[in-house]
Amino acid sequence: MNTKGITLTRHILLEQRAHPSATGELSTLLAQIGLATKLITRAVNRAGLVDILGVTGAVNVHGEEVKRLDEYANQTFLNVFGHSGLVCTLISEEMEVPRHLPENCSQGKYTLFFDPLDGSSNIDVNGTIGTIFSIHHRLNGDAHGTKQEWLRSGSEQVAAGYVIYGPGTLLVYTAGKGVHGFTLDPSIGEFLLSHENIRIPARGKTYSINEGNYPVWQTPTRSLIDYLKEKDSGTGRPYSSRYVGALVADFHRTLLQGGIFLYPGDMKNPQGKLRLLYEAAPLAFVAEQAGGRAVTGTERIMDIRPTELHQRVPLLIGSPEDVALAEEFYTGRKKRDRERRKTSHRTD
Ligand code: P6P
Repeated sequence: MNTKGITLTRHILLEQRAHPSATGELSTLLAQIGLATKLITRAVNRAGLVDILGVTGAVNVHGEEVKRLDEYANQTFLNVFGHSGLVCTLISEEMEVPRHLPENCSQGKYTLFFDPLDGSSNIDVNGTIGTIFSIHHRLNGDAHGTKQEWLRSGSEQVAAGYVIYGPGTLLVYTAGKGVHGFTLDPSIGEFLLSHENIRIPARGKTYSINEGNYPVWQTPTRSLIDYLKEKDSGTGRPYSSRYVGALVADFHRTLLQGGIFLYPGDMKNPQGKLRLLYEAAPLAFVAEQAGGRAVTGTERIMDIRPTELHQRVPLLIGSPEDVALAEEFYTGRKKRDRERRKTSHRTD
């Protein structure tokens, strides 16, 4: 298929034809996410020129200061999806409780989870930031509008993805049939297919983690990172370190080039920093659809059913071989193997 000039909307409609039962609402919802993120792109690209940088003075539910662009991005989603008829409930990192859009609930079939602007700390220094989204079917009957509707496992997602605001704006999504990337052409205001059927390399050469947390790392994390730094050309080590400090940027590099991103639990924050519903789970869906893996260290991210809306989880995500290696450290298999080898050397 000639993929030249395929817009996001046309690609979604082509994908939709593969699902005869599809009603087009998901296609329209994804196209609306495209609209919201075009508006955010415009604000991000002009941030230095208009009075939109800096903080609002507010603190969000996580105790983090809210940047003015965070608030703008969140409000953009509220504006785009209000009266859209598509989404009955919006759940955002920037909102303590779900936002119901009653005008949509008669026909809105979906619940939208999103981190409107991830990586805020990079905004004021012109760094790469992003938006992450996750789409679930809304529940009907008594379950509608209850915690049961919001506390969903990643495996129930209908679609998920992210938009990365870097040198270019790129939207990457999956609806369960592979992962596809679209680059925004600002001259026509369209997302055009640029990365069809993204597959993550089986293994990479980089690890991505905040090394400043080393003093509070738990033993498996220290042992894994020390292992990746050891020289052993037979196993492709040492790995290089790459860390932007914005999840979307670090994940996107890992998705395209391979390797592993980690935000593990540590002795200060056993559940780590990243949130399950609108950060870890959507990226886990993308990673798995591209042939990668996403775990807490001992559990598949997509299997976790949250008990709290803004629940955090440890996240290890990336190439299947690199994540499998990491799991050996968190499940203790690697430690036992290395001890066995030491013992066998001593008795040799
Ligand atoms: P740290 C950004 O604030 C964020 O939520 C993610 O985008 C990013 O991966 C992480 O926090 C960075 O956290 O502790 O390394 O600054």
